[in-house]
Amino acid sequence: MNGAGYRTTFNPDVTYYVSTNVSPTGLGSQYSTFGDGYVPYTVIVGRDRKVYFSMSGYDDVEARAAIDRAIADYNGLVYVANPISDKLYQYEIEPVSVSIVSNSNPAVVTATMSKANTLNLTASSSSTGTATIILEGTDIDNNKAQTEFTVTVYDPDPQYSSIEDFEDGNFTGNFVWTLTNSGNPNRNWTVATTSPFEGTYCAQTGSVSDSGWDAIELSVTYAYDGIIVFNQKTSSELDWDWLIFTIDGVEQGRLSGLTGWENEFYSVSAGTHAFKWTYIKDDNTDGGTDQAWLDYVQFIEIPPQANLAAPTNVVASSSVSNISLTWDVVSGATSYNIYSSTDPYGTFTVDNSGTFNGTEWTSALTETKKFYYVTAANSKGKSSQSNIVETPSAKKIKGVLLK
Ligand SMILES: [Ca+2]
Ligand SMILES: [Ca+2]
Ligand SMILES: [Ca+2]
Repeated sequence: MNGAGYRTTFNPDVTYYVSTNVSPTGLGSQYSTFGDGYVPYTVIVGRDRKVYFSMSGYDDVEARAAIDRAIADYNGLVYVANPISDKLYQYEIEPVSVSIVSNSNPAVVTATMSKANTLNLTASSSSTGTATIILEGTDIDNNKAQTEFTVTVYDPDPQYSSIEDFEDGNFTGNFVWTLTNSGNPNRNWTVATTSPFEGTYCAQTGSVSDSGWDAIELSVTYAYDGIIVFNQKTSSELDWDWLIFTIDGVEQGRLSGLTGWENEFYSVSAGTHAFKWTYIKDDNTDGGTDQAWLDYVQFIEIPPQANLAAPTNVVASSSVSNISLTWDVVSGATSYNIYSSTDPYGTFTVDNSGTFNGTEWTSALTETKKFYYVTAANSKGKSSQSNIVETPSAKKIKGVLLK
């Protein structure tokens, strides 16, 4: 993140609890569930989602695809001011009911299903971390399909976040804005004290003539993908005089009419971007006080949480008494986990029966065929799963035993 940023109350080591009476006035419900009114949590959905279960049949595929599609709708990133809620299945072919099989970390996120297969995810107000959630769809013939995805509740690190709150009363300093205007430069945006969203100051448009515009722009470099969050307000001719927000010249959203402070957020990819707010008017008529405002702009990068690749080249082998799994070293991993199940389409659980030796795991051979996958882990989390391997076939085991 370029620029040191300016923040007033952020402390990453403090757990922020629910506060429904946050100050300053205007934060309202936007932040009431999370943080102290200044520190938003974000939720990342789906980066490690993995479909690992499929029965035969068209309906299963449909259910699985619908679940994946619903998760993908969030573009991998959801701001916690908007809890996730989405219908998982359209009743286009056959009814499928979706249920939650498991949630590995309910302290971080609660998951519920409401009517019509609507998945609701709500992030914790006090805990960060990752939860793995498994959903199961069942059709009218009792075919089942499951999907697994992860939700990470993330508390932005000040190292990767900065805030422009205009509280230094100028458009220079930590953030150097570019101001442009269709006419008289004296009518540029100003730092004003008119009912700010936060603190004492906010940015406010100048006096703009009919057919004119007034723009404020900032270039920010993101080292990682992230989000931009800001608060805007207009008092303008509804649907004719607009405050338009663009990233790199591409419109992201617009606002007009007599509004209160509205909270907006957008995904931002890694790299340098031009964030621009333009108040632009048509050729006649004013509305309200003919102005627009901006305050409390947050630039938040979200670094990779674990940044681990799934283990590859997983091979199962057996001797008379043991089964061994081997795999290739995963860069950045400090440990590995083995998951097993007797049903390749069933629920896999952590298998603590064996011992690790680097990237080899050995356990006593049992008569029951088992299926395995491996994940890599470090202090920030774990990778997605490897391919599934199985106990070498019974015939081979029997052959070995007869020797
Ligand atoms: Ca402010
Ligand atoms: Ca400044
Ligand atoms: Ca107008």
